[in-house]
Amino acid sequence: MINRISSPLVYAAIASAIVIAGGCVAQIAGGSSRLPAVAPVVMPDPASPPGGRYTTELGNRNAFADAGPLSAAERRVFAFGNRLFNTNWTTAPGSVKSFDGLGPVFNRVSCSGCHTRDGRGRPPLASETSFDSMLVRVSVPGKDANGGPKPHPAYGDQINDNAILGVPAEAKVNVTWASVTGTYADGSSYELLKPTFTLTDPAFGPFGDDLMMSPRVANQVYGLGLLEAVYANDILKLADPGDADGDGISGRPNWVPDPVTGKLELGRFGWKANQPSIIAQDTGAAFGDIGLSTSVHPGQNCMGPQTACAAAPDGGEPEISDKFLQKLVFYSRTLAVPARRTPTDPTVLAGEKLFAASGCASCHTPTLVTGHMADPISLANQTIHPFTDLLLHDMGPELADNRPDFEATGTEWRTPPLWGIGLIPQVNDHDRLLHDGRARGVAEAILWHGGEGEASRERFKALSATERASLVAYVNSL
Ligand code: HEC
Ligand code: HEC
Ligand SMILES: [Ca+2]
Ligand SMILES: [Ca+2]
Ligand SMILES: [Ca+2]
Repeated sequence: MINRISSPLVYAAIASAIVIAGGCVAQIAGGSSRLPAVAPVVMPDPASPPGGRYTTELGNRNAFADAGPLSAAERRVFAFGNRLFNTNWTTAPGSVKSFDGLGPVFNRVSCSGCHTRDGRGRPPLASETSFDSMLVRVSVPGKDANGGPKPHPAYGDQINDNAILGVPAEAKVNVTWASVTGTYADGSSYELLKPTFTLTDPAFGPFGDDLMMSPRVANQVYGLGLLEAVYANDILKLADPGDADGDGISGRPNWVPDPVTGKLELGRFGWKANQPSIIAQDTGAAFGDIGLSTSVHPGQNCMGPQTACAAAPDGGEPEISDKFLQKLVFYSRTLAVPARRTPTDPTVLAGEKLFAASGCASCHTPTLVTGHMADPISLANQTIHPFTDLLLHDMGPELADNRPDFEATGTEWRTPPLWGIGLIPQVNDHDRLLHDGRARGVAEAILWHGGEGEASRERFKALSATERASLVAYVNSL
C-alpha cells in the first residue's frame, strides 16, 4: 500500500492549473500530484462590486442590513419589512392584533432573533446552553406526500424548544464537542471541534431509534433577491452529476415543490437548497420557527399528540396577512451585499490565485448573472460574485447529517455563498462557519471539506503557512 500521508511531496505541489485572475492569465507552477487537475476559471476583477448595483459600502456592524438601490416608495416597503423581520411576536390574543399569534410551539419570537442584524447564527459556546440562533430539523425514514422529509408523528420536522405559557415545549437540544487533530504538510498541527447534538426532555414520548437530525445555523440573509433572479438554466449548466469532465466535482440540483403552485422548482435556499424561493423560505420560517400562519402555511404547527398546542388560541387566520407577507418578502429580496474590503491588497491577490488553483471555484462559482426578469426590476441584469453554484455536493461522512432533504442525500450540502462572510465576526461577534457552526473561521471550514471537496482540502493542506494565510485573507475579503 502506498503511504499517501507520510510523504509531504505527494501533496506538496499544486496540480498544474491555469488561473485567470483579474483578466490576466497566470500559470501556477505544477508538479506531480495524485489530485485531479483543476478546471481553469476566470476570477472577477477586484473592482467589480459583488452584488452589482445591490452592493453597499457599509463595512460596519450594519454591513448586512442595508437596502439596495430602491425608490422612495420601495424604501417604505423595505422599512416596514425590516420592522416585521425585527418584530417580537406575542401570544394571542395580544394588545396589538397584527403582531400576535406566536407559537404555540416555536424556536424564537422574531426573525432577527436568529438572523441577528440580518447575519449568521451559531451554536451555543463554552458555558452557554440555549440554542438561540440555530435549530434542529428532524424526520423519520421515508418521504412525505411532497417528496420531502417525513415528519416525526409527534415532533414534526423541527424541534421547537420553546412554547407559549401552558403549552409544553417539544424537547431540549444539547451539544458536546470532541477534539479532532491533524497536521498540515509543513508539519504544523491544527485542532478541529466535532459536535455531537442530542435531544433530551421529550414532552411527547420517545423520539425512536430511527430519528434523523439535521442541526442548522441561521444563514445571513443579504443578496438573496439576486440569487433568486439567476435563471435556473444558468445554474443547471453548472451541474455535472456524473462528473463528465473528470475533475472530481459533480454538483446536482435539488428539486423542491413550490408551496404556492405545487410545481417542482430548482431549490436555492437553505443549507440543502431545500427551498425554491424567498416566499417559500420566509413562510416556512414564519410557520416552523415562530409559529406564524400565512396564506402559504395556514393553521397551527401542532403535531397529533400535542393537544394543548392545538387548543391554544390563534392570532387570526392567517397571522401574517398577505399585505405584511409581501413586505417581508420584499425586504428579504432587497438587502444589499457588502462591498469587498481590501480587494487589491497584495496578500489578498496572492490568495486569489491560490483559491483558483486549489479548485475552490469549482463549487464556489465566482460569477453569476441575474436574469432579465426580477421583482423589483432593479435586481435584473446584474453581474454578481456570490461564490456559489447553488448546487448540492457530497461533502463526505464527517459533515454528513445523514438526513435526506428532497433530492439532497444525507451527505450533500448546497455550496454556500462566500460574499461578505469575512464580516460575520464584526456583525455577529463570532467566527463560526458551516451548517452547524462547527468551524472557527475559514481555515477550519476548509479542513472539514470531504467528499467532492477533499481534493481542495488536500491542496490547502499542502500550502505553506504564508500561502494558507493569503487564501484565508482572500476569502475574508470577498
Ligand atoms: C430559530 C432560528 C430562526 C428563526 C427564528 C428564523 N430563521 Fe431563517 N433560517 C434559520 C435557519 C437554521 C436557516 C437555514 C434553514 C435550512 O437550511 O433548512 C434559515 C434560513 C433562512 C433563509 C434562507 C437563507 C439562505 O441563504 O438560503 C431566509 C431567507 C430566512 N431564513 C428568513 C427568515 C425569516 C423571514 C424569518 C422570520 C419569519 C426567519 N428566517 C426566522 C433560522 C431561523
Ligand atoms: C465540492 C464543492 C466544494 C469545493 C471544491 C469547495 N467548497 Fe467550500 N463549501 C462547499 C459546501 C457544500 C460547503 C457547506 C458545507 C457545510 O456547511 O457542511 C462549503 C463551505 C465552505 C465555507 C464555509 C461557508 C459558510 O458560510 O459557513 C468556506 C469558508 C468554504 N467552503 C471555502 C472553501 C475554500 C477556500 C475552498 C478551496 C480550498 C472550498 N471551499 C472548496 C463546497 C465546496
Ligand atoms: Ca400561531
Ligand atoms: Ca416541531
Ligand atoms: Ca465535474
